Amino acid sequence: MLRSLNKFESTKSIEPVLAQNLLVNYRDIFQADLKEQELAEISFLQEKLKKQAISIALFGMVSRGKTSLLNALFGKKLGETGAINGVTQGISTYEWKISAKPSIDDQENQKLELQFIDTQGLDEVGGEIGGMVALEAAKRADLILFVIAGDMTRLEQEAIAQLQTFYKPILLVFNKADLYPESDREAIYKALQNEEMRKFISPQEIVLTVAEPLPVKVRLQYSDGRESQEVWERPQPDVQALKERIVSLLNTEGKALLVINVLRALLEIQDAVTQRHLQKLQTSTAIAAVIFVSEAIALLISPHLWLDGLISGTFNSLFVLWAIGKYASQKKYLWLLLIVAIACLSGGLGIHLEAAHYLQILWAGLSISVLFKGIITDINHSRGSGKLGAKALMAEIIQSVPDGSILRRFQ
Ligand SMILES: Nc1nc2c(ncn2[C@@H]2O[C@H](COP(=O)(O)OP(=O)(O)OP(=O)(O)O)[C@@H](O)[C@H]2O)c(=O)[nH]1
Ligand SMILES: [Mg+2]
Repeated sequence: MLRSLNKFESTKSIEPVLAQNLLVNYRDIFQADLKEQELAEISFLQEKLKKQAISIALFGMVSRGKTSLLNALFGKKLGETGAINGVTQGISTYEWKISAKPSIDDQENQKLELQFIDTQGLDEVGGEIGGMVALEAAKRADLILFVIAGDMTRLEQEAIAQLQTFYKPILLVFNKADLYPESDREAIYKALQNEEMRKFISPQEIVLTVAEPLPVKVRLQYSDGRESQEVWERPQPDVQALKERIVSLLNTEGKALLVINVLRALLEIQDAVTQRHLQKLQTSTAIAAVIFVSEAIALLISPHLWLDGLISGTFNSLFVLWAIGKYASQKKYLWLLLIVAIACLSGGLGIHLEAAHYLQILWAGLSISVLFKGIITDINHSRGSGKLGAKALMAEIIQSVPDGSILRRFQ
């Protein structure tokens, strides 16, 4: 199908390398903050960039011909099709590995991996847009083929609007075009280009197909004088326009789509980590406030110096340990615990009351500074983590794609 995919390059080849570096740097700096599943996602993204694996997902309501389209594109039967709703359940992935010459000045042929994802109808569950499985697959896809079979229903429009929130480029595939006479087909095609629809889809992103045409009656005439007879024959599918559109899209924007989606996934992870940092910051502030109020009360009400030493010493030690546990970068301040111990001991033993108080004040100041240093280190980490880098690279890629490109929509 995609033999003509031979100049898979408009994005400078430096961009995948930069994206790869951003991923590696981020993982290295934030190893401790990342959950297992996020680390796995980063490895997956690295692999995706390395293999240049582009995912194309087919979406639409039940029975619009998603699986039929895949069969026609691949030229063989990959999945079952049928008139009853909900033939495809869950999602299935079909891989296509091809050789693509990256650019004229590049000597080596690159392997390009296309992944087609067939999904269950979005309205499969109870007539609502309940195809959560399908929507999850949409998040992973680099390009979406949204399949309709005539005028768009309200549910279809809602689904497209929802898919738009993932910032994925969409090709609208108007399948089963054979069911309409030429004039109706034109009218539907025009309606698909109305103002409301243009918010989501440009006219050049609409493609007409006939994936599995209805059988037609043909009359067989025999030259040997036998009586002619009528038989049912299924005409050839017509998905040429879609093939060409996919190929031209991948040729001009394939690499950009890939890098943009990897960066978007990285930004999602970075946002989650930043959220956790902010939560940590809130908890830190709340705990610091509780500790200091408790300590002040203890100092005011404690009848004995040793009791004051015990209470504040315990609180102080716990606080330092907790702050250091929360902010691993602050481990070097463990010596603060020594000051707490000396302060408590000298106060508790009545060795030098005044010195004990000064030490406790010094401790309080230092431990707050440790906590805030930890917070600032975390925030700087976030900043230096490539979040800005990822955003800047995405903006640069979108700027560099040709005018009229599907990616320009996300400027
Ligand atoms: N006339 C006509 N029928 C088509 C065309 N494409 C698919 N069909 C028929 O539409 C029905 C549904 O096709 P499928 O490919 O199973 O549709 P689907 O979107 O995968 O459906 P689900 O898996 O149930 O969501 C089948 O009976 C196909 O033969 C087409 O271009 N023209
Ligand atoms: Mg199907």
